[in-house]
Amino acid sequence: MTTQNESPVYPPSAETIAHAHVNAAEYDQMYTASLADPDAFWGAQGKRVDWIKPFTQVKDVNFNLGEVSINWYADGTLNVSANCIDRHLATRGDQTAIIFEADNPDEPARNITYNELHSSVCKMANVLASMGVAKGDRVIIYMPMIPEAAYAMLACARIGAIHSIVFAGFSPDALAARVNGCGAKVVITADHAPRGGRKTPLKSNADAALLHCKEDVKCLVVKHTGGQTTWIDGRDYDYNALAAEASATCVPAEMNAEDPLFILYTSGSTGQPKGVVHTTGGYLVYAAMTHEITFDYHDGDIFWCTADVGWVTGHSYIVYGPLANGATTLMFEGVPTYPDASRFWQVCEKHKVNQFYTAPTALRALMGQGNEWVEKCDLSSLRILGTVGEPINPEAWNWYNDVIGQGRCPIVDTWWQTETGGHLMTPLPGAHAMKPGSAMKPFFGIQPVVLDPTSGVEINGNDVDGVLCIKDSWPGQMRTIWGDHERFQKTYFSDYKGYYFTGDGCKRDGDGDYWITGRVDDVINVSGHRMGTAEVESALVAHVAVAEAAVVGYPHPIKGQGIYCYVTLMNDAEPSDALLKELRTWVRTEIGPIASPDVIQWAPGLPKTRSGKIMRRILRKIAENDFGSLGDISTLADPSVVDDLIANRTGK
Ligand code: 6R9
Repeated sequence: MTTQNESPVYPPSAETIAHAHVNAAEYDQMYTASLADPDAFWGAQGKRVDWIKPFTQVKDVNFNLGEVSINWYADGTLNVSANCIDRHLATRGDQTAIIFEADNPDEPARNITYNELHSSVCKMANVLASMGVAKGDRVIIYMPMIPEAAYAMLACARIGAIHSIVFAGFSPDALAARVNGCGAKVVITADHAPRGGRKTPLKSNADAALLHCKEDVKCLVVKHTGGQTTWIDGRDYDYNALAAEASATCVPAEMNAEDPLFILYTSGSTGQPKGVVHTTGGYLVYAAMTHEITFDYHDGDIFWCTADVGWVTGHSYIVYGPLANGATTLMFEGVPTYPDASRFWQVCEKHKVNQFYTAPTALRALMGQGNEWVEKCDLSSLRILGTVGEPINPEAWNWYNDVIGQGRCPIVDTWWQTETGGHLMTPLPGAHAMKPGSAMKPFFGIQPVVLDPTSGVEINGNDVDGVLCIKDSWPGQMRTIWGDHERFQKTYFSDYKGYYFTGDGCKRDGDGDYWITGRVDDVINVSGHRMGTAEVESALVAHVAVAEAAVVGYPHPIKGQGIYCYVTLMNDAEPSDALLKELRTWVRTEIGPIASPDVIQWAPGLPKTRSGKIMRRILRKIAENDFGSLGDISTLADPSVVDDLIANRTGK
């Protein structure tokens, strides 16, 4: 077995330890306490947020298949938008809540104070209410990375509506599926979304999506670029006109801790994305706590998470965590390489960013452009660096540490998921040494276990690997899949009874530190975006020329994983470059540009067992160019298809 014991170890500096909220001894003491008496530990942490009616119960959880139910602070009531805004007004009304940095670097940045955030959110809440949105109703948000996206989230929270954000890179079809999936009443969008100097026509995408939705779904349109849109009277509502007339106060709705706050669709092993449901109280406590402790956030810090609000990272660490803590959070509309590869570092310098949180794929892309893009910027304000979304390779880690952090900034490699609401494993800046590529230690209350994938038995001791499960609940855990509690139980609690199954593999090294080794299911991670191979397959087979398709991930130098598609054509279809292009465009249209196939290989036959099951293991090996270790192929119905696939493997 390979172990990571030879990995270099970077202990925290004396300065980092002195500054940090939590040092090593405190971590040990608090971690032990969090497992010994979860009610006492999380009862105390629950006081991080303001309750309308204080809770008297803390944890009420059952992980047994058939009875899975997860409740935290269940008799308390609160409002998330009041916690993220109103409670800060007396002390920091004039402090900047959101710094907005536009795609175009020549556009001046906007500083939105907590007072301004309050009135904008109240206005949007009143506009939504006037459109008939009430407590419990669903609202889809399909927006650029602009402050109005945060207003929309907080406005929903204010009136008790449940938001579901659809990343602006998703296609009209994907948007329609989500509107219909959660039965949304309103879609909030903007005219266009500028990104990297290009524009996505969000409103026309929404128009195309709404053709496939119920007639009474309304569309609220934010004017952003001023670009042209078509308009349907009675269905489309002009946000700017309505907000100008709306009242700037709105009483926050009293929500139960277990009322849903948002739904976020994410990919799994099957074709249908799952609507992950997070609730109000536990989620907010967990987002606020992890934001403060993982990033060693202190009052006055400028915090920048480069994610998009369309992903869970944007929910927890651009909006809810930072704003619950009264932080200044930076929202960036653009991309790391526009207008050039120094954009991230220029923004850090311009706004004196203290904590910077990004994905390994961005670091790999920038690393390849050379250090001169970094060296011309003053990065002395940076104190903590973070990474998320996929395993970080040592080269990228070292570059982040040496060139960006100049050897003085701890790197928090945060492992977590849409389902977990916040970080589950990460080194804490003042408490733990770092090892490049290791998520190191569990957060408070988190009990990671390594299981034998076949027997499901816990593997104790160190220097071991297996599948990663979590033994008990934490407040930020998802509660259900929207409309399908059965699927929730089946997906997360049926393979390994009594545990939450993460879908990830992991190692625990000789020191007891954790290393995530990647997904063990049919989920791939492309540029930090999570994608089900089954989703891409169903998109491909929906094309008239395609008889069958099998999709796997393969190692990609920048994206982490690329999308490799094996396609069997219908008898009457001819392989051609034109068809290849068409299929690529087809998938982009069905799902969105993020699902664009990197490689399509024509496959007259796919390796199947006699019972008709595609052996993906073989397809993965061929995509990886690793023909030597295909394993046993004797159970294939027709082993000769493998020779053909190898002979015709597409060069990348
Ligand atoms: C937050 C987020 C979740 C999957 C997860 C894992 C991978 C995330 C990671 C990581 C290694 C890290 N992942 N963080 N792998 N090290 N620090 O990314 O949520 O989009 O749901 O993806 O991403 O495989 O299971 P989500």
